[in-house]
Amino acid sequence: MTPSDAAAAAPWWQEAVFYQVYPRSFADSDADGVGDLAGIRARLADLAWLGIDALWISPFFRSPMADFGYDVSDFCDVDPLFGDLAEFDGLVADAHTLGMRVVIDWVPNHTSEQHPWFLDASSSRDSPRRDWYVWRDPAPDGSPPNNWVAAFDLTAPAWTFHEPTGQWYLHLFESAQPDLNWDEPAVEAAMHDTLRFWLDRGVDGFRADVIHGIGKDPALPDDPPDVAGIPHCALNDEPVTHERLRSIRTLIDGYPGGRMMVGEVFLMSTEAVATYYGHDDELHLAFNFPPLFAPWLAERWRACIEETLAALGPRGAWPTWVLSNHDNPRHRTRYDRAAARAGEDDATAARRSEARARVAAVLLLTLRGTPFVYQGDELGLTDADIPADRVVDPGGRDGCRAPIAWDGTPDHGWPTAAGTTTWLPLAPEADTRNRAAEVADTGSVLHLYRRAIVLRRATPALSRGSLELVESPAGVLAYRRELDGDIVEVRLNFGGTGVDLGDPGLVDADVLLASDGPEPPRRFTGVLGPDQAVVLRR
Ligand code: TEU
Repeated sequence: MTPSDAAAAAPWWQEAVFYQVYPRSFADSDADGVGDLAGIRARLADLAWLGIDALWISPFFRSPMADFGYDVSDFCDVDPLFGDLAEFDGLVADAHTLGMRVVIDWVPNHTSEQHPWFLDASSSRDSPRRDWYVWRDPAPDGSPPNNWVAAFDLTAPAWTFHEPTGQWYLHLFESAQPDLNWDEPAVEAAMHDTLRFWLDRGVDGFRADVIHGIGKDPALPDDPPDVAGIPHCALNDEPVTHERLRSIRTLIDGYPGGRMMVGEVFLMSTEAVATYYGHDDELHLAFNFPPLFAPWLAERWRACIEETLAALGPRGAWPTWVLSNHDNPRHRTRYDRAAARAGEDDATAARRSEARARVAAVLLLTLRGTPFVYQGDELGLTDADIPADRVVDPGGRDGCRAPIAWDGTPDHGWPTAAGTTTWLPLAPEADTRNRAAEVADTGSVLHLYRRAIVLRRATPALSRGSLELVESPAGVLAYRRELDGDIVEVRLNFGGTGVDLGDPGLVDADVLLASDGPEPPRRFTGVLGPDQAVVLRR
């Protein structure tokens, strides 16, 4: 096998740049103020232009929307708010025509309280589906069966008392999201059927929501004092989950065309996340969130990279990298807020904020592993400030979910009928930071993403090569990517002053990409500018 054959043999999801679409806020086709599948479909060519290889689309299934779609009442249908199955089929067909894959969300840990399964299970203790959910008698004093707390409201138990049948049911999230009982074989079979339903329709894979939650200690023991009060969804890490993942893997790999699953393993340890790849027989990919929560410091990022490669490398597991998603403030906002807490004044913030976000983009797109770009990060967006009367999310995550501005028209591509408005206020700076304006400006953040993605695709050392951390001055993160003798050097300045790298070998190196583009100087001077990242070839 020649090296190029080896590269060609890599599964597509290792080389792909993924793009997360949060459908409520991406693009709207019917002027109801909520995005939809036809809206996404109309913008596929824009994503292809950006160089995206695969979309992950957050839930669009039938849902009462207590958690904006992560409370599913029918896993095998499209909510009318977003369109219908025919529209979805058209979206997949169009994406495939444009050379893009489509990965959809799968929410196996819980359903909506309106799901027919839960309506049935809660109808009586004798319901044949009673055991599809997790029911327990009250403690002797009538209190919940254990001390677990739910996500979003840490003062609330992860249990709701169901008056009519006199038992508590478990929910790691909202009470409107009862947890499925995967110890019940019929649940596992039914959830496998939901995977088959979408695989048969041609999806390329799944992003599995809180996948580590599908195994629970059947004794449901109290959380020990040192972790009591942490949402229990962050704690489940049970051996049985790995068995269940192996069955899921067999099912998915039984389909032709290289289908895949990327799992949300919301555990705060990279070591723990690594085990969910199994021995290449569980998840194809797993999200690893410690880097998402890492501060913007070169030394901390160096440690994250070291930990990730050390935990995954020996297993042959392929890393993923995420800087933003629909559950957390955008990276630009997180880094700005941290800088403000550390005393950064407004004038400095104005100068550094976008530059930092650009360095972060170069980081995301040059690491070893599959990058996931969250919609709007490619425009350099910050979170929206949501006025108190517009807050809608129980978890307070509205700021990163603000609708994307498409152009400079007064409604920015989101027309709504008189007297109505978009479901959340639009993302900030919509007059200038909209897609049309950034397409027209080759110096925009959007063009930086595009150039970085084009470079990644054209440079196997970046998409497939090894990563070696390199010694560097304080405040600079440095690494080398290499494949088949081709060496690409990445240097990222996390600080606001220029740094002489003190590496004569880099002086006059070819600049393949500079975060402050558009046209990189052809030769590197050896000095990194403030908040500047460069990709070099000696
Ligand atoms: O998130 C799981 C999860 O653990 C995070 O939501 C976390 O609890 C939260 O960000 C803390 O603020 C997934 C989805 O990504 C999220 O949108 C859903 O709300 C959740 O599962 C329930 O389905």
